[in-house]
Amino acid sequence: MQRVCAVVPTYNERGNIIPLVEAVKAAKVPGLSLLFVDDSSPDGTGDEIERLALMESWIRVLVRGKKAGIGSAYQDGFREANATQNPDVVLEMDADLQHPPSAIADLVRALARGADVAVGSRYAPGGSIVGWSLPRKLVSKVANSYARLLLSLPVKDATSGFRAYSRRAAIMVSEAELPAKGFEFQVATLKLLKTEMKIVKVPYAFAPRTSGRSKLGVGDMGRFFFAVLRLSLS
Ligand SMILES: Nc1nc2c(ncn2[C@@H]2O[C@H](COP(=O)(O)OP(=O)(O)OP(=O)(O)O)[C@@H](O)[C@H]2O)c(=O)[nH]1
Ligand SMILES: [Mg+2]
Repeated sequence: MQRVCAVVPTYNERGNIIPLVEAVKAAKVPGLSLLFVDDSSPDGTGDEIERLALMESWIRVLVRGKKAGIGSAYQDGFREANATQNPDVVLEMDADLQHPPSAIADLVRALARGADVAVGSRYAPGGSIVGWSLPRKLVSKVANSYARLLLSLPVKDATSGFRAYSRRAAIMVSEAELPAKGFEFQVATLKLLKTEMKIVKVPYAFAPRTSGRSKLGVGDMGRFFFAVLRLSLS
């Protein structure tokens, strides 16, 4: 049986932890464990996870001192997973249930068929976005097209944070120098892996956030624009 470790970064997601764990249980993915990376969330998310982890040995949490970005949370989580769990597959997944745990099996299956990276895609045939306003959809489309064209990326949903990596790809990501913040981290990993690794897309339905707040701010788009430009020149 494959060992699959889902790394889930959290910042103020207390209300989402139990629903997420229940949804992951319901998905019944063989060999799956959860590794949360919590940046000492002020709302007590880390305590909530630690309480669950005492009862469920397949749940663990890595606590960091302060909010340091989702990209660096993934890199720390990947290092921890590789050092302690000997995983065959490492997943990236948000805590807010926008990435449906019922689709994890599709990502894992894509790796079993020979891919090194499976990118959950809202924009591949069969994928969708539920609950986004038109402006939010437009911003996502423009940001993705911009990054894909400048960096010659092999997928339309290059900013997607719902992914599966082979152990080899996860090690490469954890050892690289990459941007610490969300969307630029995701496009930079694809740029890093695209020549050596087989990257495939797997459609999924992006769900609305039902609890907690988005950490995305207006400044994030400007930062993303310049980060992609820098990546294209490096
Ligand atoms: N550890 C850690 N987790 C973070 C940080 N920033 C965001 N997260 C988590 O990363 C995941 C994605 O963040 P979201 O705010 O949902 O961002 P998003 O999904 O791109 O945006 P929305 O669609 O608006 O929700 C969530 O599980 C957050 O709790 C951070 O600095 N550190
Ligand atoms: Mg979200």
